[in-house]
Amino acid sequence: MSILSEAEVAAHLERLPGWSVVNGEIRKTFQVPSFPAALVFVAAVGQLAETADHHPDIDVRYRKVTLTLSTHSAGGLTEKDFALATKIEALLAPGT
Ligand code: H2B
Repeated sequence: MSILSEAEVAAHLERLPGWSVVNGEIRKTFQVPSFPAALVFVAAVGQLAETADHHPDIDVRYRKVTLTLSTHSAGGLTEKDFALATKIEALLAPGT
């Protein structure tokens, strides 16, 4: 999988509110209603990650879950990162 250009990354980010590039990875912090809700969210992200065979770094702090994605094997950002971020967003916007 090839690394995306800056323009390609910018185009993807326009469709992913709250995600930004940090140190060459994409990151978003989600706030959910409770700590149990954070764990449920992480479990759902984990299922998507296993299905995609693509795994975010996950940081849980009480009601906040920070997800960080890059493609380690490619050494940067690829379509895989944005495909997973898009699926994660869909978890929180059912019916869209
Ligand atoms: N996740 C991420 N974020 N980057 C990778 O390069 C990656 C991964 N590689 N999950 C996968 C697993 C690889 O180790 C397996 C063998 O496909």
